[in-house]
Amino acid sequence: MISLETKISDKTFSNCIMNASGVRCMTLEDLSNLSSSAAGTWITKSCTLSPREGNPSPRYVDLKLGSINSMGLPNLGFDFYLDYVLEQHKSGNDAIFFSVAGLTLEDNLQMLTRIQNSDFQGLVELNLSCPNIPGKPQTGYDFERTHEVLNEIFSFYTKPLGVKLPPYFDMVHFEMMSEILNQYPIRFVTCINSVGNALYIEDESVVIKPKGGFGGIGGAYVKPTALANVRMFYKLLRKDITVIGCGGVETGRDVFEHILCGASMVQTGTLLMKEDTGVFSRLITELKEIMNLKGYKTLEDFKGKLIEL
Ligand code: IRO
Repeated sequence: MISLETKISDKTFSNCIMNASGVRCMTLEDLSNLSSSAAGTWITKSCTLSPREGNPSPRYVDLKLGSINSMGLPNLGFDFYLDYVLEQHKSGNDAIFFSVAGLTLEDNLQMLTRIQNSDFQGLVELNLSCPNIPGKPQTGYDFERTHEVLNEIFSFYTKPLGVKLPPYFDMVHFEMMSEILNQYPIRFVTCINSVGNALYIEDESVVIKPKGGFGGIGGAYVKPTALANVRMFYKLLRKDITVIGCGGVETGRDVFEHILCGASMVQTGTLLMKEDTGVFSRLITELKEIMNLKGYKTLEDFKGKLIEL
């Protein structure tokens, strides 16, 4: 028997595959579809205090090797998602992720205070890396600001919380961010968010409307960057901080590679958008096939054990 069981913080999940925040998780219908899929768990769309329409369309386009998006944080507002996760709690499900992406530090503090004071017992993924809000820099690229934000949050917040990071491309940046994160009781990091502010052209035109066509890239384009980020944070973070991999998952082999790099859970965004929630059972089957061929029974048999030459 092969098990894909995994743990993050104090939660156990029957398998290690879930959606990336933002993909098919905005409405109640989306969330119900995720809950009845084969995913090991699921996460809600990053939310803001008030509901948002997001950027003008077209704002998401599938590309041959991935996707480009500038959604602009469309969501039904904090109250909707808090009600949703509290309903889940009432029905006995606390192994769920709640994504929060306040437009200001004050908004994040307000949302986290309400979560702290609620019955919510799941995991918060604080999004420090949305690339698509005009005028709002990605917090994860501002190390001093990230430090300040975490300081404020952990002055009162005691429930399990992790952060969604942007991709980094320089060894010094991996080290600087790890040194900051290691100072706080963070339970997990999710890497990576989309590779921000890229430009895709067809014929003589951009393909999405917001920001002159600039948007975040996901899918096969970003897999090597995602794996590098998973690997570096797995090596540099405290051992009690779990890494969630996200980026470029199209097959069970891709999930396997994320876990080899050190991921304990693997998210899928672009693929889930393309193929809908049927992807989870396919990825599970394909991952189990690889484990079977290699004689691995659990994720622990190969997690982080990437061979270096
Ligand atoms: O535009 C979005 O809504 C969006 C977000 I909040 C994010 O974190 N990452 C992304 O690619 N798009």
